[in-house]
Amino acid sequence: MFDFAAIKDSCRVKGFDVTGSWLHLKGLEVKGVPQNNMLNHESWGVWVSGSNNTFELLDLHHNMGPGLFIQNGGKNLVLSCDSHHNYDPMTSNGAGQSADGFGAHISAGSGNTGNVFRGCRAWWNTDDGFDLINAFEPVVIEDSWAWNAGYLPDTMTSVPDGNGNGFKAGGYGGGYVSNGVKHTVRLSVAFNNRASGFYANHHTVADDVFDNTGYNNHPDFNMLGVDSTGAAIGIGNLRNNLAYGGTLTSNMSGTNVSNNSWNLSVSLSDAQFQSVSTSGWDAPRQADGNLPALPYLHLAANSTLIDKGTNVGLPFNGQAPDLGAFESGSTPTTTPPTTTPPTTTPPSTRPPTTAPPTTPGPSGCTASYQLAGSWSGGFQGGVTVTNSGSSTVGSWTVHLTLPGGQAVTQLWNASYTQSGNQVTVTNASWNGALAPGATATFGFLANGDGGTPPTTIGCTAS
Ligand SMILES: [Ca+2]
Ligand SMILES: [Ca+2]
Repeated sequence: MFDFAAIKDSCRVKGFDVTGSWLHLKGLEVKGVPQNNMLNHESWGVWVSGSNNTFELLDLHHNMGPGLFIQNGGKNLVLSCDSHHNYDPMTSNGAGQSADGFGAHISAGSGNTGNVFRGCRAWWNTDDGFDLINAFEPVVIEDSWAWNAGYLPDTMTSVPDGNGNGFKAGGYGGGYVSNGVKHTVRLSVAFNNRASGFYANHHTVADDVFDNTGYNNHPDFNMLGVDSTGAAIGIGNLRNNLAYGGTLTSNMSGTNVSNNSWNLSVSLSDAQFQSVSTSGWDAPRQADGNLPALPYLHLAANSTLIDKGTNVGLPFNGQAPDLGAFESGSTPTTTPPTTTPPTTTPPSTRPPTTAPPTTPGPSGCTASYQLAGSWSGGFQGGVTVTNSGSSTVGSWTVHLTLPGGQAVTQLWNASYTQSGNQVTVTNASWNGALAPGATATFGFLANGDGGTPPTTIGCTAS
């Protein structure tokens, strides 16, 4: 734990000034970075200008400025970090105005692509949860949560100048620039933020905004952009998003939208969800560092929002993606897909008296691999299992040999064990039974270079 609160310097303070590359900072608590006068905008918990770094399981809080700020550098991965209770009362630009949870503001012409925020949480930050203003290279934010931005921490009192957005995905100060870039925000949740949940912030390029949930923000999705004449427009590519509570949307005219809750014939109510609780999201992470497995804003088993999305290249269960950040069946706390799994014929209570027992056909399965996406130091893969035999199977096992340097970090819709480069994956309780020709899928996240597929992939069934 690094507590910087006792620093009395009158300069701006960086708790960690990460100018190097290929570093891995893991498991550090960084707090109390101060500002000791009113001369500057902010200090920073972690300030980054290097590349190819990994920031993992950092707990960044009570700093007078952003918890983690990528000023420059590319291919940095911010993984499973929490940034909260940051507030900058000592500032030259308005109390609260500069304390974001996370920021990335990559310089123009730097070529520093590939910065990713994944599995991160931002709450009780006085400015924004995540802020990509003045980022001139694309940034990806995924599987992340942002809430209660724009308030004095632990109160519902607005700060004098904080902006209060959950995910601020771009913008260049309000005016038009010709070299803006497309960012991606996906699989993320924003709720109870004072201003927008997902905000384009006068961006100049349509971001990809896929599979997000906005709940009780003001509004949930605000796609305010600016065109080359400086006029306000709606901008963004929106798919499979779910807006509920608060104000749903604003500045949607001109956006590229389909399969979002507000443009489908779906009715929203609390009953669509397992729970709409907004407390407890700051629960401890799972033992592997992943976000806690909570039922909040996960779809109810009978939700009509299941399978209402469209395929955007992300893994899904059932016939189509669900609306919102949490796909049914993706974690142990969610419900299995609503599509009925193939069932084996129940045994009869007495042996058949006429037809002789059928001889089971050969059972077997095949497994095929697909790369779903990759980033610096990691990738997402998916595997489709097909019953290639002529009889129904009750369970299946896939054996993967990964190339050197790859290791699975998370896997859904099945369970797995890993020994060296050998990964053994067995079906979940609800997708083991496959009729001849039927398929099941699972997905996974892995460390390593995603450009090389598994060395071997095999499947056995019984
Ligand atoms: Ca901000
Ligand atoms: Ca689905």
